[in-house]
Parts: sequence; structure tokens; C-alpha cells
Amino acid sequence: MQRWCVLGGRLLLLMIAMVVCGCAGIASEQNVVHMGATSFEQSSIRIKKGATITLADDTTAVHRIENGRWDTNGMERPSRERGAPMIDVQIGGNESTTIGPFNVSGTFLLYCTVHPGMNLTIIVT
Ligand SMILES: [Cu+2]
Repeated sequence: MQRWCVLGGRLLLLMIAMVVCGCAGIASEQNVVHMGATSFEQSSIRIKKGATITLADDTTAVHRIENGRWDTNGMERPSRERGAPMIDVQIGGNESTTIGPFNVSGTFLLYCTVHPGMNLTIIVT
């Protein structure tokens, strides 16, 4: 009887450990922005000050992400807002890259210089 209690206790600890690890996994996953062949899967993301963002390329397309945006006329508008981290990263097919941290609150614009209209707005609070 006592042996079963010890075994049950160990199983319980194991289950608690798995739940804790699972939550940590979700927490680190929340700032992921996925990219398709020619666009971000979401147009904006809201993050906490000091956080980073992982850009995940789900296709074989290569993306080059820099500070700025595509305007509505299809023109590149490179610019870096005050407090924005300098971003200039190339992401190969099926790769991911972490950018940031974003240490200043505000709204920051990123775009892919390869794909017209591929913009991402980052809101840091
Ligand atoms: Cu791109």
C-alpha cells in the first residue's frame, strides 16, 4: 500500500513538472510571427517592453526584414523610429530568426524588402 503511494507521488510530481514545462513553452511561443511565401501571417503584434519576436518562415521563400514599410503606392519607405532596434535580417526558407529586444514602448514598423506590401506593425507596451 505504501509503495503505491510513493509511486503515485512520483507520478504526480512528473505530471506537475510536465504542466510547468508546458506553460513555459507556451510563454516563449507567444511572440512568434509566421511568414508565408510573400506576407506576414498577421499584420501586427502586441508585445511587452523588453520582449523579443521570433520571425518564422514557413515556406522556402527568402525574406529580408528591415526597419520601415511599404507605402500604399508600393514604394519602399525605409525609416527607423526613435527607440526602435536596428533590424536588418535575412531569413532563409524554413528558418526562423529572433529580433529585438524592443526596449522602448511605441509603434514600430518593419517590412520585407523582397515582397511588396509585406509589412508588420509592432506595438510595444
Ligand atoms: Cu518577404
